[in-house]
Amino acid sequence: MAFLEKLLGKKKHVMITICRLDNTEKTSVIDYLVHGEHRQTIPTIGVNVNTINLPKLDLNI
Ligand SMILES: Nc1nc2c(ncn2[C@@H]2O[C@H](COP(=O)(O)OP(=O)(O)OP(=O)(O)O)[C@@H](O)[C@H]2O)c(=O)[nH]1
Ligand SMILES: [Mg+2]
Repeated sequence: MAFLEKLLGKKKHVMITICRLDNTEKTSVIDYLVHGEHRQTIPTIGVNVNTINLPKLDLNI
């Protein structure tokens, strides 16, 4: 297993916080990254947390 991790590189866990003004497509961009298509949004109350799992990367947005 250690050999495989060395060969492929360890899986990385990254957290990104997006801060912008209201109604400036934050949710739209995240939805597009997560689902691969544009979706109708409603104003976010509080915060959205999404995870994108890639072979070598877990991305928390
Ligand atoms: N013209 C235009 N409108 C867009 C685009 N992407 C999203 N919108 C619209 O912009 C509006 C706001 O999008 P959201 O993604 O909900 O914005 P938000 O920043 O998450 O908004 P809050 O959660 O209320 O802060 C929605 O009506 C979307 O349909 C774009 O590329 N062009
Ligand atoms: Mg939003």
